[in-house]
Amino acid sequence: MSGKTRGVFGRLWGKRSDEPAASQDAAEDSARQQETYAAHEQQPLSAEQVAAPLEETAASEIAAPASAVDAPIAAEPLQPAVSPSEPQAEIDEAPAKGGWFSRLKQGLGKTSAKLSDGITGIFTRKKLEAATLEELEDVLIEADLGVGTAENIIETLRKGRYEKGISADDVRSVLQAEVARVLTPVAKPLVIDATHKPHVVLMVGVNGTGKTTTIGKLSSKFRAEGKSVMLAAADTFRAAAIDQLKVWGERTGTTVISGAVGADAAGLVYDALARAGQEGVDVLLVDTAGRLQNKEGLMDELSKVVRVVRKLDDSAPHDVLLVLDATTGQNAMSQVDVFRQRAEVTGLIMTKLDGTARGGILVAISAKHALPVHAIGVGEGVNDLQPFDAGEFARAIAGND
Ligand SMILES: Nc1nc2c(ncn2[C@@H]2O[C@H](COP(=O)(O)OP(=O)(O)O)[C@@H](O)[C@H]2O)c(=O)[nH]1
Ligand SMILES: [Mg+2]
Repeated sequence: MSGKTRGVFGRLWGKRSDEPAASQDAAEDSARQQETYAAHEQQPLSAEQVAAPLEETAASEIAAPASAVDAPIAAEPLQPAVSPSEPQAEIDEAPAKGGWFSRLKQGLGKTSAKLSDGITGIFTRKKLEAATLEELEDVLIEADLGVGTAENIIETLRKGRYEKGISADDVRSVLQAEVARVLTPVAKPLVIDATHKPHVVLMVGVNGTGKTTTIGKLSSKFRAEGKSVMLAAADTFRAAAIDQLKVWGERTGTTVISGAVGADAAGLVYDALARAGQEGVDVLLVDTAGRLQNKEGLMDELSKVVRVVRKLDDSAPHDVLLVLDATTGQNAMSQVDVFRQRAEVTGLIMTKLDGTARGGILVAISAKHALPVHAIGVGEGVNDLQPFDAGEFARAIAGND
């Protein structure tokens, strides 16, 4: 355990540093949480939850009997912990065909095509003049790049010396440079500190953004690096969500700590962390429930998870990663606002950059929040999560080779 103080974390999550770190205390806390759970959360599953499009489990399976709420947390993992020296064959899959940049370019194709069409449309018919620049600014804003970035690009073009008139290629290179300027400072790898046993990563975000899938991808990546990984299925609201994490556990040869549907998330995470500590696990990835329509309950639950985790390790969680779905555009921006108000988000992962024309939102979010962007997802496959590279992203979004 590191000697780090709780600092900002403690204040934001409402935990005083003088509280005792005893497991009995955690058990009481857990009992209290069960009550809170009963008061606030133990409502029947909404039609939206039952009809969650992301899960393949039948609705009958999702509707758990009420007694399951009190069921103890499963003590047994699905599989024995796998020795880090024996990564699973699946993890050694060859990288996506055509290399990562072409994959990224393909993924951002819709975003860059939208920009490119707009740019080409304007500049093939006109020479640079004020009205042209205004049209261009609209194109940039419509691509979700953010007003500030759009203004900077227009300003650079306005000041530039384009004696022979400005071309679409000129615009693309200014666009690429400005996007790179915004993104370079935030592109930071997710660093696992080997002195933390385990290094605790909390995944947060609204439903459907890709938390569970990203945990699976990260688990695979860490396993391939020879790290031992444990997963905690703390999204206990739907059986399908727990099952989905178990599948990723199987695929990546990783122990999954799970409980019954409705089990107390904080208690489960406490147990997972205790066990990961005993086993000397390198990384504990914690899946959490995301429900924006129930903001207070969600944030309370997250706060409890953090409080309980700190009883065992006051430096944890070491990363709180907000997962954002690029296809939601401006909505992703407001999710950052909401989560940052209540949680100490330490970094971002943006998923579904494949097949969306709204990838520019990452630029707008970065310009406003300057949170580290660790990785991006461009597909559902295990290899479709990559460390975030600002230069490549800028090149791909500008449609340059
Ligand atoms: N195309 C695409 N789909 C993704 C990506 N990441 C996740 N998904 C899909 O998005 C859906 C929701 O993901 P899930 O991990 O269940 O979201 P959660 O509710 O936040 O845990 C699933 O169908 C995933 O396969 C991505 O980078 N690209
Ligand atoms: Mg999930």
